[in-house]
Amino acid sequence: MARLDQVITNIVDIFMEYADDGGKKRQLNKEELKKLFEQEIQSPDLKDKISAGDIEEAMEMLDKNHDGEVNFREFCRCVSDLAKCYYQKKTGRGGKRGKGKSQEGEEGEG
Ligand SMILES: [Ca+2]
Ligand SMILES: [Ca+2]
Repeated sequence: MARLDQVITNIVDIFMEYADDGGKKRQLNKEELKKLFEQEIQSPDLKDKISAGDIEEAMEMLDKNHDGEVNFREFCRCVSDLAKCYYQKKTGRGGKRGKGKSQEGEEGEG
């Protein structure tokens, strides 16, 4: 399988594996979310970002529709946020906004 194929199937598989573990299917509750972070994220930088230690906070951050659980859409956002963090770290572009040439506003929020 090609790499991007793998990434995509992994995201879906990981979500389903943990979300269907207990409670509601296709929804990650706090415990499932915690387990997912603990087992599927090893990089210290990302772990630091997601703070599985403070799952309440992580849940609040991810649970955009405030139903107390993380659905697939919310999980995808989380993965993409983590990818952006890693990218910024790699390119050393974290925290230097608004300098230089103007950008096409690709910072679409919500
Ligand atoms: Ca569940
Ligand atoms: Ca939710």
